Amino acid sequence: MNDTEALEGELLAAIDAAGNEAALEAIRIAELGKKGRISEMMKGLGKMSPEERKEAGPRLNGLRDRVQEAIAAKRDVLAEAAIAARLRAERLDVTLPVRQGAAARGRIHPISQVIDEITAIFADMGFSIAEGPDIETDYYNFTALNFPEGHPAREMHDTFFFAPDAAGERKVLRTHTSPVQIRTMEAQEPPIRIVIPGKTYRQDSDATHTPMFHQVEGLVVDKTSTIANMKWVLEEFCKAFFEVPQVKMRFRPSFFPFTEPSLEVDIQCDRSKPGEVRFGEGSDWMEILGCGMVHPNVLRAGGLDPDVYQGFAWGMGIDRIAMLKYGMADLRAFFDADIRWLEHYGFRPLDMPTLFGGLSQG
Ligand code: 2NM
Repeated sequence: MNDTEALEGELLAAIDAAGNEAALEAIRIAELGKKGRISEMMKGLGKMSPEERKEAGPRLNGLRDRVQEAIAAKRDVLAEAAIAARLRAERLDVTLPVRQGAAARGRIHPISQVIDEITAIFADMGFSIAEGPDIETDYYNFTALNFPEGHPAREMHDTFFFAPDAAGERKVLRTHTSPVQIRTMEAQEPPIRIVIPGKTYRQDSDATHTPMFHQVEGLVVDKTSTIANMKWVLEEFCKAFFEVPQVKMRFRPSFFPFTEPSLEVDIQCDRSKPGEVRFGEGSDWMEILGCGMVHPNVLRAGGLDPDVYQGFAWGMGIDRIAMLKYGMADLRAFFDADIRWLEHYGFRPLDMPTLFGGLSQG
C-alpha cells in the first residue's frame, strides 16, 4: 500500500465519522482547500520528471475526486438527518385547542365591576366622577368635615396615622372619600353633582372588615337642592343597581358629623331562603347607605356660603354590596388574589356595564 492509498483510507474514515456539516467542512478545507494536504501534494507535480508525473498525476487526481465525492455524499446524508431531527423537534399538534392570550383570560375584579356599575348609573343622571389622594391631611379628612377635636373617629383605633413630618403634621390614610368633596367645593362653583369612588382605610380586620375597603360617596350642591331630591336620586339608584322595577326604602334618623339631618337607608329584601338575598321583595330590611343634608360648617369649609347654597350627600361601602349582589360568602376572598376565584367571580373586560345593555349582563 503506497502513501496515497493510506491517506485515502484515513480520509474516507474521517469523512464517514464526521458528525455534522461543520466537521465535514473542516475536513474539506484541511485536505482540499488551497493550503490543504492534497492540494499541496498536487503542487509537487510541477517539480517531477515526466515519467514520475505520468504515474503520480492520475493517482492524485483519482484521490482528489474520490475524496470530493465522499464529502458530497456525506453532506447529503448529514443534511437529511438534520432536517429529520428538526421535523421531529418542531412537530406540532394542529388539533390542539388555541391557547387564550392574556387579554382574553383577564378578568375584571367584582369590586371594579360594581364601581363601574355605580358610576354608570350616576353618570346617566348627570353626575361627574371625582377622585383624590389616599393619603390626606387631618384637615381634609376630619376638620373640614365638621369632626370636632377629640371626636372618637379620630382616635388611633380607627385611623391609620403617619409619623409626624418635620412641621409636626400627621398625615392619615383617608377613612372615607369625603375629603374629595371638600376639594371639589374649593375648586368649582355649584351646581356640583359628583360621585367619588375609591379606596378607604380603617384599623379594623375580621370576617366582615378589611383594613382597606371601598366606598362610593356622592355630593349635590345647588341653591335649591332638597331632601326630596336626595330621596329620588337614591331610589333611582337602588332600582338600577339591584336591577329591579320597584324597591321599598326606609329612611331612619341617624348621626354623622358632616350632615344635618343625617339618615340611614334600608332597602326591602327577602332573606327567607338560606344563602340568598332578593332585593325589591320580601319583608326584611338591609342597611345599604348613609346620607343627609350637608352641614353648614362643611359648606363653609368648602368655601360656599350656606345662606346661598345647600346640598345633600351620601356614602356607601362597596365591598359588602358587591358580595350581596354577586353571591360571595367571604369578604376576605376579595383580596386573596386567587386566580381561580377571579376566573369564577370576575367579569369579562368587554362586558362593560351600561344602562341600555344591562349592568351585569345577568
Ligand atoms: C356618608 C353618610 C352621610 C357625606 C357627606 C359628605 C360631605 F363632604 F359632602 F359633607 N360627603 N359624604 C356622607 C354623608 C357620607 O357615608 C356613610
